[in-house]
Amino acid sequence: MSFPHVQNRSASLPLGHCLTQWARDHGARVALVDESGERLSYSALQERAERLAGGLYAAGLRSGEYAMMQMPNTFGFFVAFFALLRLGAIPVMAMPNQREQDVDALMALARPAAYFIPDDAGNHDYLALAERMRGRHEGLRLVVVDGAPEDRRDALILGNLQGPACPWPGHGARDTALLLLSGGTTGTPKLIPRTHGDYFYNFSASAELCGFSADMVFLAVLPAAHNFTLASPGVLGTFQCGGTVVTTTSASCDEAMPLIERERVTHVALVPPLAKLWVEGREWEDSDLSSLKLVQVGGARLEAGLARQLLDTLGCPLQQVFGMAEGLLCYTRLDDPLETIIHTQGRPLSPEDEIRLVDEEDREVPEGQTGQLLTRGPYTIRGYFRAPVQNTSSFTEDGFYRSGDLVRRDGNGNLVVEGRIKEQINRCGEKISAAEVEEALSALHGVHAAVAVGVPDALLGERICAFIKPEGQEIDPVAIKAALRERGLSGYKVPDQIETIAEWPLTAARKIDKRRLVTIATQRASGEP
Ligand code: J2J
Repeated sequence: MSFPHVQNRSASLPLGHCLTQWARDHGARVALVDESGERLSYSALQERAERLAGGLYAAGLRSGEYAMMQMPNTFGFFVAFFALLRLGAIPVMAMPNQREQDVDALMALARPAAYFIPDDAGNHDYLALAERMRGRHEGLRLVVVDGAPEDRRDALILGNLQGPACPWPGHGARDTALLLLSGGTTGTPKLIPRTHGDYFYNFSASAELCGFSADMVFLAVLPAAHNFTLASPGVLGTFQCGGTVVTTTSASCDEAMPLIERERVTHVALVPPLAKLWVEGREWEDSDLSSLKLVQVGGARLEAGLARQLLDTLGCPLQQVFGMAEGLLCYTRLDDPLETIIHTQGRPLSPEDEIRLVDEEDREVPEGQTGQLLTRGPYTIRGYFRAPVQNTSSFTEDGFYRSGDLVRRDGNGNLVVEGRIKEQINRCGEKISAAEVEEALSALHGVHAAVAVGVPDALLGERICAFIKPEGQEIDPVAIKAALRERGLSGYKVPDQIETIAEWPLTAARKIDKRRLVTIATQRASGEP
């Protein structure tokens, strides 16, 4: 089967073959550097992935099986990712900061045969979680840990796993290559099946558009499991060009800036709250950032003021990226006028991307007006993974994805994200379903009903505010947060602000007025009555 959407790059490949090709093309060049300064050439990365693929095969993992990865940005992440692709197993890209409820729900959905975890990163016991998951999910046969834990229980050690070359999988362009996490708007998680063909196009066409080249150095500072860092053009786009990826588990300014200086980083992808921390941090004054050639910002709305500040402070060009793991990627172009780069989120990557901006009845809005963005195209999914019911509401009958974003198009075809209709909170670029937070709260003792809203926040972009109608007695916000954590809700989904409310404000249609709740949350936080 062919990979039809790639014209100018070298021929498209199933993802399992990419690293072998890159090692052939750029063998001795440095593929990866970590914060300690350790370096891995393309050949070395390929050898490690090949060995691990053999080890996994010997341990019984087979092509077509799912393997969940919950790994931070370490060498182990990349070795595991490429080993799975080489074997033909399908990586399920969970985030390192997800906790039991998420992991459990994702496992119930994907039914993975393997689970890759770090050796105690931070203060979370991944091994204990893996043990519990093994007890609950029959199909989970292999737990692979990156590191050398003292008590590894039944886990396999990533660095020790090896075996003879495994068979090559026979993948076509339309076969699923990996599953990405969806931000979600419902109480249950959704996974996004990306194919070999569409994902190769995603990173290689993006790399071309963004001017990636062999002499570039990309800093992977956001989680590599996210579509932005992984493939827009990100890590895979960098490898496709023979560049170097600097990988770090710390996003803090005082560690990232010296790293940029030390490794002469040329490209970095940020979410707006992180970009803000960076420009407001003082450390850049002490670091030489003159190597930077492009800063990409995406994942959440970038205020024009912050865009200008970034340009002034970092002294290098800026690119806005409006993307979604479901597919569509929009970029401002490197040669766009400054006003376009500051005020718009760019235009689609592919000439074959179709965009419709529609009203509540799915009628196209007049040119220049704001409507919900529907999209269809060569690398946008037509359905979520194993979600037939959800798919009927998330896609139109003719296959357009309902993004839930409210978007306007300027006279030059650039999109401007004005808001959203989906019930989702965008906290530091991480997407949180309001329904999921509400369900978690409602399950707690003493909570009669709960509503979660995203409230504009200087630091986070949006913070989560939960309004609770208590059952009789007063509620204690600290105890509520602790109870949510204890029940395994991922930390980034735990409300930042908790307020009690006696009666819900209602809209004219007698629905809970979430906009009014946002106003109340802001007033209460600032101490207004
Ligand atoms: C406003 N909202 C934005 C932007 C995404 C590249 C970049 C980002 C993502 C991503 C991605 C935005 N301005 N510039 O996958 O490859 C919001 C929209 C969108 C949702 C998608 C990539 N960029 N958003 O953020 O799947 O609401 O992907 O629908 O995490 O983020 O979220 P996600």
